[in-house]
Amino acid sequence: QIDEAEVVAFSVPSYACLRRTTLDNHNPVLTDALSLLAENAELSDEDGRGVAFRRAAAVLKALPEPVTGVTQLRGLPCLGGHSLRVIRDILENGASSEVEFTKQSERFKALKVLTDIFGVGAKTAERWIRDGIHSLHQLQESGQTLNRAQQAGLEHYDDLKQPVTKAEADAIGEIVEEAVVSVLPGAQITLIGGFRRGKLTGHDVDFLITHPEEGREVGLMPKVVSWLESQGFLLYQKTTRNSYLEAKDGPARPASNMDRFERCFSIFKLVTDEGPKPASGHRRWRAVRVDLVVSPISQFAFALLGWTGSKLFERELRRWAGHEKAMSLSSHALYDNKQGRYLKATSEEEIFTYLGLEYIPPSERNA
Ligand code: DCP
Ligand code: MG
Repeated sequence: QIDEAEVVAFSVPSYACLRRTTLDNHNPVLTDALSLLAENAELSDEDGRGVAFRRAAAVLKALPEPVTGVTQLRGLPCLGGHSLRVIRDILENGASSEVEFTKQSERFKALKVLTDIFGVGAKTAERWIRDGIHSLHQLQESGQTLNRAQQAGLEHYDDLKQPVTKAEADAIGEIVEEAVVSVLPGAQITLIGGFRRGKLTGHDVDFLITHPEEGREVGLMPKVVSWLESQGFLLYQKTTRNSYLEAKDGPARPASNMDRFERCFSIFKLVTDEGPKPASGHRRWRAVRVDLVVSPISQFAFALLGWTGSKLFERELRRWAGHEKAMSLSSHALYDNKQGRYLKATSEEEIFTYLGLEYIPPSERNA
C-alpha cells in the first residue's frame, strides 16, 4: 500500500536542452520500449511519431529514479496518450503488447536487417521488402543492383553490427591523428559523436578536423584520405565536398538538418591483434565505420556542438533557438533573426550563452 503523499512527483523541463541527461538511465525498460516504437516509426516514414516517442523516452531518461506507477508521471511534459499507454502496460503487466507485437513483426524485423546494411536507408529497404526481400540471403539471391556503399556494407555486415568500443575508437583516433598531422602540420582532430558524450560503445567513430589558421583546412580531406588509403587503412570511403556558403542577407539554412561540411564516410580496417600470425582462415582485423568532418576554425564551435549529439539534444537545441530565441542554429553558425546578423563563437559555452541556456557538458547531453 503506497501512500499518495509518498509518491514522488518528478519535475522535468520540456526542452531536452534544459535538462542534464547522463548515461545513468534509471528506466531502461521503459526507454527501450519507447525507443523501439520510435525506430519503427522512423523506419516507416512516420517521422512525427518517431520524434514524439523519442521525446517521451528522453523525459524518462532524465528522471532521477525508477518510475513505479503512472501517477508519478502526472504533469511531465512530452508524454502523450500513446506513450503513456505503453508505459502503463509495462508498469502494470510487465510488457507492452504493442512493443512485443512490433518486435515480432516480419516487417519490422526485415526493415531492421536491411537498414543495418551500411548505405541502406528506410526507402530502399521498403522497396526491397515490397519485392519480397526480407533477409540478407534473399537480397544476395535477388540480383538487386547494389551501389558501392551497399556492397561494402553487405561485405562487412557482421563486423559493422558489432559495437565499436572506446579502446577501438582511441586506436583509430591515433591513426587519423597521424594522417592529419602528416598532411597538414598543426591540424587538430577531436573525437565527437557518442564517444565525446562518454558512451562506452558506438555504431561508428566520428572525428572533427580543423586547423587554427582559417583557410588552411581547405583541400585537407582528400589528402587525409589519400594518406589513409596509401597505408591500407580504408576498406571503403566516399568523400562529399563542402557545399556551405554563408549568405550575406540571411542564414544559409540547408533544406534538411544535414550540414554541408566536407565529409568522409568510411569503413576502416582496424588491426585488432599484433601477435603471431593467426591460423589460416582467421584474420586479425575488423571493419569499423568512421566518419570524418572538416570544419574551418571559424565554424569549429558550431560543428563541435552540432556533432556531439545526441540527435534529440541537437534537435531540441535548434527548436529552442527557433521557437524561444528567434535564432537559427546549425552546425555552421548561429543567426539572430531579430538583429539580422550571425553571432560569432569560439566555444560551445559561448553558444549556450547566446541561446540563454545554462551550459550542459557533453556527458549530460545524452537525451
Ligand atoms: N548528427 C546530426 N545530424 C546528422 C548527422 C549527425 O545531428 N544528420 C550529429 C548528432 C550525432 C552525431 O552527429 O550525435 C554523430 O552521429 P552518429 O549517428 O554517429 O550518432 P552518435 O555518435 O551519437 O551515436 P552512435 O554511438 O550510434 O554512433
Ligand atoms: Mg557516432
